[in-house]
Amino acid sequence: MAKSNTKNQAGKLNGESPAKAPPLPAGADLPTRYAEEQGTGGETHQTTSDAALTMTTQQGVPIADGQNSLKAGPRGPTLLEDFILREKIFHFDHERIPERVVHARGYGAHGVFELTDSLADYTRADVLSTVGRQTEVFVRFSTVAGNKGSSDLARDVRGFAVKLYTKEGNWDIVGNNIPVFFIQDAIKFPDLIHAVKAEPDRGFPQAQSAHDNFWDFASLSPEAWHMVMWQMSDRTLPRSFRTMEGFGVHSFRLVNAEGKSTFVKFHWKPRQGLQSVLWNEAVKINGADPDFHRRDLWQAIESGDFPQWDLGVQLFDQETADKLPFDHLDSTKLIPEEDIPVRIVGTMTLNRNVDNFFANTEQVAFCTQNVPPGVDFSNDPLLHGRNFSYLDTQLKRLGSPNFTHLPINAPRCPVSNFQQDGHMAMRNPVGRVNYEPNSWGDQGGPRDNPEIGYQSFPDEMQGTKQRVRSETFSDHYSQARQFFISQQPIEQKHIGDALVFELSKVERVDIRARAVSHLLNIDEGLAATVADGLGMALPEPAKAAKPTLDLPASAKLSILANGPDSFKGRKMGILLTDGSEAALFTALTEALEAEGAVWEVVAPKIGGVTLDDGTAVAAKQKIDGGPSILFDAVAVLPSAEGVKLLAQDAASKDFVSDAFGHCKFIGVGANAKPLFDESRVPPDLDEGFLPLGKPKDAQAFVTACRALRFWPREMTVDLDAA
Ligand code: HDE
Repeated sequence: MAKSNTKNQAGKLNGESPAKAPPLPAGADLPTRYAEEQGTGGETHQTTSDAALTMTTQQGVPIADGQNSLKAGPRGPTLLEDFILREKIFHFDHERIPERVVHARGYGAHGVFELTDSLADYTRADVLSTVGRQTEVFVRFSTVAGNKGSSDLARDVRGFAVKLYTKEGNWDIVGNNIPVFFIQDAIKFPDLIHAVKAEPDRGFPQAQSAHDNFWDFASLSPEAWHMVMWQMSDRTLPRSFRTMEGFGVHSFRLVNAEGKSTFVKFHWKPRQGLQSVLWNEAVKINGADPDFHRRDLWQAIESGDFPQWDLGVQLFDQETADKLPFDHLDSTKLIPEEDIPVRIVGTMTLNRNVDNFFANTEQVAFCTQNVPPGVDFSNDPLLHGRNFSYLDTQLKRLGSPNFTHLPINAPRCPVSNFQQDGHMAMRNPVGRVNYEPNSWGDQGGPRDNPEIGYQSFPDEMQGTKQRVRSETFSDHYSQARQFFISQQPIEQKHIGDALVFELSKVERVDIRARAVSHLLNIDEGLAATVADGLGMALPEPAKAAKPTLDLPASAKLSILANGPDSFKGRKMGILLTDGSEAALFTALTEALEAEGAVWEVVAPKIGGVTLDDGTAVAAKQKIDGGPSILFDAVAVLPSAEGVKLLAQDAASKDFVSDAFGHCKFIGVGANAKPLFDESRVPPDLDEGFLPLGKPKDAQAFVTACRALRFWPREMTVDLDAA
């Protein structure tokens, strides 16, 4: 491999005479910025060496002056002859590829999946059979509705797509952070997406469902209302990609060596616990840091705090499926964990950030049809539509059927077939034979192999050709109700608030009323709250195909019941000024580090502060760039002198009042009271304020923060709760 390095030549300013590149020794290899072996590991990073890099054209011609185009005289016209200029502009003009039609905004990371419990009894897939087997993965998290440049904290479903590079081919589990979907048949997908995305005449609103078209569609689609309940819950406002569950949604099949089939649903359970932010917080985070989620994931991996998810499976046979009160082929239904427990079979660890966002996160192409031998499909009609759509969409987006040659998509096992040519073919077979059968013996190329090859499960098929929706798909409200009653009161309140917010953005009164008519079939109390919040009379309940069943609550459906039990991996904002107490600051940061938490100093100037013992501490954030919404909890530790300035500063007052309004734990330093008073949040209002007057208080404060939020406060700070 040719040597290359990470250094760039210093750019030259206009008007400067170009620095002369040293002449190349005859026959010497030019160092390159690109790893040659891009076929493994999706790596695109430069290798290092001390050799200076010479900039070249795409054809490898060394460039003497990259700062000035070729002109007829210093003030004359630019010459068409300038192939260096033309090639550079040409390439730039073609840098963009179409963004994904859905899930355009996403962020990914590399990692590994390790199997801890063998499913060999159920599947012949090697990745699920050999305990200890480590399989390379790439994961892409995403929002659905917004464009590539939208913000991370939109109220939206999150994509959770995992590519496992198994020894038997790539396996893509293209899931979401919600276990059900809005529709039951793929033919409705374009309508759903048209309705939720920006309205076509005006091109807005961006990245949100709070508009007439979405609620018009949803209110005319009773099957959507289970998912609508999830969408209106805090599931769509995750604190981090690291604190979300992932779900394969559909039933798949596992097929073992004897050809026996078992249905399976896939779950990814975050070891970090579940956690979300509040709507008011999300709105502000979008302004303060639109990249909040990607930055969070990148920083966690960069610091060595590798996020982990356990892979769980719900396994069931046809007999069990027949006894379920719902049709498991209907993607608007889930199987409560109380009914079929989730068996944990392995762990996924994300341990390597992308080093080229485009080559990894943008070019990765997930396809639900990518399954290894031993994994098969159920008859879920949504899944069948997806199996067509994903391959098709990659052709549009990546421009060639050879997208599988791209490093991030290339299997890590041998690939051998007679497919050839096409745009940008990079994996080109050699030899005379490109067909089968052939009689060229050893030189005849690959052959099919019934022993190890993919065998579709021989499911018996019979039916009348017709366009119908199965009658077994027609109970639309029972699981929506089950979800609602499984939430803790504060979570139920958030669902009500979200519905009121969204429907308040809907201009047509009849659409609002039709939406509320569905809520009456889910929970009358919720319907009444929302109608009241909208200032309207209760409508008649929507006509239901089936009466709502009273299903038991399922604790696994609540975020709060499945939260973390420590402050590990969370972030504390510490507000300091010159003269803040060094001993206290040290005690707090030590307690946080012992907890595995991270912290950032927020100060009046980015240069930092000088503590009372003369120590200089750099700030990570200037106050107006580091609002408290960026942190899970805050400590306010100014000096007696410093607090006077903070008490006059709008950003400092917001820091405190937002932390209060968002129910965060607040550590109150000995000198902090004037700032709280000016912010109209006296620091003795509730038990979410903890004294941080002395170093010995630090541990108690960090321990209190394990609860993440002081929820009782919400009932006192929200108009809708009054
Ligand atoms: Fe997708 N979906 N989807 N979807 N989906 C795409 O494929 C589609 C559905 C999901 O990070 C597209 O490569 C149809 C359910 C994720 O690259 C497209 C239907 C679930 C991602 C597509 C669905 C998902 C996509 C757009 C209904 C959860 C992002 C770009 C039949 C289980 C993957 C692309 C990534 C992306 C089609 C429904 C998850 C157009 C037709 C249900 C996570 O092919």
